[in-house]
Amino acid sequence: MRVTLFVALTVAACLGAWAQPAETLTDGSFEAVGEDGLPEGWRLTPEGAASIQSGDAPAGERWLHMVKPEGASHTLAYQRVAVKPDTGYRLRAWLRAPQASYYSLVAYDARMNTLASKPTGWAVLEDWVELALDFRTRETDSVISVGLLAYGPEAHWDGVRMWEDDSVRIGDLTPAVNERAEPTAVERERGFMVFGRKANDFVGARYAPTRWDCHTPIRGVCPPGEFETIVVGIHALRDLAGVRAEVRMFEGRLSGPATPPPIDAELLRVGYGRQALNSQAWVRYPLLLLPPHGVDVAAGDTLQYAVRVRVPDDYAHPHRLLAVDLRSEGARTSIQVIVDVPRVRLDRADATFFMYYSDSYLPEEMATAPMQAAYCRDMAAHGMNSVSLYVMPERATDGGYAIDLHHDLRYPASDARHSLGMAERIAQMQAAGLAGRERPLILLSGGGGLYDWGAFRDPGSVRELMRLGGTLGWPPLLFYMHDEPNLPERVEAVRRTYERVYADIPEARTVTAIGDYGIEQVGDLYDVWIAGLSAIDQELIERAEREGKELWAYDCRQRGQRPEFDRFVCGLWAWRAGVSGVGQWAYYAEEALGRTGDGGWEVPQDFDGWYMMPSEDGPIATVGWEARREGIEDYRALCTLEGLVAGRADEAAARGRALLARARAIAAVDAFADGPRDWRYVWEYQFAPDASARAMSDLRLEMLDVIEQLQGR
Ligand SMILES: [Ca+2]
Ligand SMILES: [Ca+2]
Repeated sequence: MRVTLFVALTVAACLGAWAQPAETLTDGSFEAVGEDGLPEGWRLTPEGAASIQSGDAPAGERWLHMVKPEGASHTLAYQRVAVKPDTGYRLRAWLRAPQASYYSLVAYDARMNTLASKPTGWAVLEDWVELALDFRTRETDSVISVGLLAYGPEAHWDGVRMWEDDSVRIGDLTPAVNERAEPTAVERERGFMVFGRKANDFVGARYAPTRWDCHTPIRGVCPPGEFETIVVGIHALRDLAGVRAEVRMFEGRLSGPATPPPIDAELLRVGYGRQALNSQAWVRYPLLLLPPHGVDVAAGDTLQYAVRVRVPDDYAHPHRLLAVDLRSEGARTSIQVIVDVPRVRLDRADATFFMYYSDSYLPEEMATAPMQAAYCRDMAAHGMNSVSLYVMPERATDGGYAIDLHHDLRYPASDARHSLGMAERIAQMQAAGLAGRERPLILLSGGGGLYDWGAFRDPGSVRELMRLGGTLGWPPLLFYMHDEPNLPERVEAVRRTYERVYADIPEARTVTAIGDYGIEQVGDLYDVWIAGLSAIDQELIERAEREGKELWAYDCRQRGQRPEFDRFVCGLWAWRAGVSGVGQWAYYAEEALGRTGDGGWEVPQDFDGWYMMPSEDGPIATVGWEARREGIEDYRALCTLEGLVAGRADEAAARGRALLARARAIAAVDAFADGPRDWRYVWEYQFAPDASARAMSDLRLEMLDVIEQLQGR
């Protein structure tokens, strides 16, 4: 320590003494230009990549314009600065990045290794955004470099500031929520408090229950034929080892003469994911519903279980009681869970709900035929009524093309997926209830290049598939014709493929993910437009209607980590916007999740696996995946209620109309239109301020009540 301090003081002396907090950096605002025409105090790599620009600066008058030269991988502006060892610092910089890429605010150590960084993720920043990096130096650090790193073709930087603040903490910064209620003697004795939440209303890892939480009965609502996920929380008052839980039928009753028949109930443990705040600090958040293996819980932490129930179709009793048995070391307790079963029938969804799913992302051993059949069942059990079908059935022959229904020609014969052709895959989907006759199936064929999906080589192939589909009872096929025609060369490819393959087959319906530019250029060549959520507003809805196109919506940025997003987009918003389809990228698109030696599952850091984790025990849901089903149930309740109130003037119908008006007020058609195109969208973006899990559950509860009345059962 003594040595380190000595070095630190020496370096500081060389640099001209410790700077005052606000002036740690030399010209962080880029106001001064040296004789070389470059900003003073800054080093640049590669050389000559920068200039100083004037006007529209977030700090002062000028800003730094970094332009990546031909052949360079990145640009970096950096400045050396003396620091104290083992001390907290706050670093800020404004960034504007007109083109999508990765950007990062970095603190490098003396050897230019990364000490701490705040990456933006893949981002386009059309307006200035302030990046913040709060970090701590190590015992060995006396000089660091503040770095502005960009992989994109250009980056605009300004207002770089750094100051010492030893209150900066790193590591697990999960916030504690609530002043914890005073535990009772019983709770103190067993070491934990127990509380319940609304369906899918998961809380943070350090949520402390209030007395109200602990006293409110743990209750869920689930009509016959539906699912519900009821949250049971355990707040540890001391370190707990090996907490285990089981769910069972509780043979009691709230009312009625007979004990009701059992329902399906499954207990899952909520695994926390880690959201990196920067490279030194993170927060935990509820992410995966894991098998309930025993787990240790630190004092002050909250462990959550999800009781996933399904009520049989013909269930005629108004309730079912369950018990969750909890064990921790010597302590045991049993918690009662009430499942209310309103006697309502919700209409089937009249829009297409689907996940983008390609087995090419799965490790081969997780893509066997039985596993893929299980994924189809899992999608159907989460409310989906369709799925994307990525497969290549078009085989080149001597002088032409032929359809091969029994092989996926994307894979070599040595890969097990090669022998799962279109026929087998659609049969799996049909068996799971994912591919009915009324909802279309999106066919993404081919894969000659990244954006070549749907580029059949021959019109005969399309005709043959449509003929076979009719014979085999397939759903109507939607032919995906190239991906995202948002650049001139892709637009040209669409036009060529259309002329070659589809122009003379008007009955073949075509689809792609498309934006304003694509619609302008080739929108008329498609039957279904799948627009990104942020592109959808009243104008686009009206345009689609005017031009006789079906409008679907999709998102590709959420990853199952924000259940309120998933529920809202599939529920209130889909109903309000009146879109004919809602898709999400992706069911699975990354390898992740490792198994620990004791047979338990651990959530990986910085999870990137999207909505489902494959495992030997079957698909593992994210909380967002669970919430999509609830959103679709909201959607179905809204449509059911809308149908029931039509043409009725009684008091129940008036109540129903008031609920529909409430739903409309929560969900604006353009709720996503001002969404940022960067990391804030994933974590911080408030798409609809009133669409909390609680608000959506309360609304649904009231809707079910009115539906029950109107259906008169
Ligand atoms: Ca400036
Ligand atoms: Ca439900």
